[in-house]
Amino acid sequence: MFRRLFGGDDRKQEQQADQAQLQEQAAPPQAAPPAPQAAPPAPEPPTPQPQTRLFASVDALDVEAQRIAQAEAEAERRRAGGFRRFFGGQERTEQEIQREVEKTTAAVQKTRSTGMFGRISEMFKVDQLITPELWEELEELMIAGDVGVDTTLKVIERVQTQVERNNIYRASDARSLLKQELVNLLQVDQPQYAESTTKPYIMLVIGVNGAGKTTLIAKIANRYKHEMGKEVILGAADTFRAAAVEQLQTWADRVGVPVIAQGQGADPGAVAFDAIQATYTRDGDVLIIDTAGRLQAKYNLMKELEKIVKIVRKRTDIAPHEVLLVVDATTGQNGISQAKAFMEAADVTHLALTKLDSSAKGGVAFAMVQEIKRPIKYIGTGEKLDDVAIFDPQAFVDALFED
Ligand SMILES: Nc1nc2c(ncn2[C@@H]2O[C@H](COP(=O)(O)OP(=O)(O)OP(=O)(O)O)[C@@H](O)[C@H]2O)c(=O)[nH]1
Ligand SMILES: [Mg+2]
Repeated sequence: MFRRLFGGDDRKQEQQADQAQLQEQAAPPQAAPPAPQAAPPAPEPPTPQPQTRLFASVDALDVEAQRIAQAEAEAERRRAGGFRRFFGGQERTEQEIQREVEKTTAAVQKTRSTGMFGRISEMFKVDQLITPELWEELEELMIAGDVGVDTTLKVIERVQTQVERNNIYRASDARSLLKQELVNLLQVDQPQYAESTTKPYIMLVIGVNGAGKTTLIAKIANRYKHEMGKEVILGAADTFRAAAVEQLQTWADRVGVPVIAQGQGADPGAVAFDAIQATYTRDGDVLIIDTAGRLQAKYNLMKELEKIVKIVRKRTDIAPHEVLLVVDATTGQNGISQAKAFMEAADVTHLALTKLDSSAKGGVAFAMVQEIKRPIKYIGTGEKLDDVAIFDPQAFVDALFED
C-alpha cells in the first residue's frame, strides 16, 4: 500500500482507511446498488418501442457509468485534498502542493505531447466503442512510451478486467479506470524513517554519471533548509571527479549550507564518516552525502559504493536512513537495468527521476517502480534550485492525461 506521508508515522492508518474507502467506492456493481443520491434524476418511464431491450440496457449502462464517474470524482477530490500533504514530516500548504502539481504538469509536457501519452489520453476521451484494436493500440503506445512490456501487459489486463466487471463499453467510460490502474502501478510500500524525529536524518545519494545527483542534492537541501528550517550539512563523497567538490560547494553556498569535504582523491568512505561526525558535533538535522557517478557495470566502483554504505552503517547502525537512487528520465528503459545493479550494491530505499522536463520517456516511471519496487520520491523538473517536486502518483497521471 502506498504511503502518503513521507517521514511521518500516522500515514499508514490514514491510508488504510483511505484505501478501504476507495475500494468501497470502486466496488463492482454486484456489491451494492447505486446510492439513491448518487443516481441521476429518475428518467420518465420509457414508452414501449420495438427496441426497448436495447435502449433499456444502454440506460442502465449510463447510470452505472455515472455512478463510477461520481465515485472517481469523489476519490479525486479527496486525493487532491489530502494526498502527499507532507514533506519531511511537516504539512505542506495548499499553495505548495498546487505549485508542485503545476511543476509536474509542466515537466511531463514532452512525455505527453512528443511521447505516447497524449495519444492515449485522446483515445480514451472519445465516445467510441471499446474494440480489440483499441487494446492493441494502447499496448503499442504504452510500450513505445517506455512503460515496459511486462508493466504494460499487467495494466491492460487489470483495466480489461475492470471494464468487463463494470459492463463498460465505451472508451471514454474506461478513462478513469485506466488512470486509476496507472496510479496504482506507482504505489509501492516502503518502510521509511520519520524525517521529523530521526536526527540526524542521513541520506546517501547515488546513481550513474550525470544523472543529476549533485543538482538534486542542492534542491533538496534548499527545501529542508528554507521550507522547514532544518540544519542541513552536505558531505562531498564524490572525490573522483576533479570539479565535483567545487560544484557541490557552489550549490551549497547558494543554498547557505556547509559542506564537509577532503578534496579530490580522498577516500569517499572516510569523507562520509567525517561528514557524519561533523553532523553530530554541529547538531545537524539532515546530512546529505553526494557520491561519484558510477557505471553500474564497473565492478570496482560498485564495490566502493558498498564500502561507503558499510562505513556509514558502522557509525550509526541504521543509517543511511534514505538511499536515494537518482535516475535520468531521458535514459528510458536503460535506467531500469542501472537501478537493478544499484539495488544490489546499496539497498536503495527511494528513487528520484530527474530531467523529466527534457524527456519524452516519462512513462519509464511506471516500469521503474514496478520493477524496482521502490517509490519515486522526487522528480527533477529543470536545472534551477526550485525545479523539484515531491512525486505524487495522482498528479503525475493527471498531468499525463491532461486535456
Ligand atoms: N533539464 C534538467 N536538467 C537537469 C536536471 N537535473 C540535473 N540536470 C542537469 O544535468 C547535468 C548533470 O547534473 P549533475 O547534478 O552534475 O549530475 P551528477 O549525477 O551529479 O553527475 P556526476 O557527479 O558527474 O555523476 C547538469 O547540467 C544539470 O544542470 C533536471 O531536473 N532537469
Ligand atoms: Mg555530481
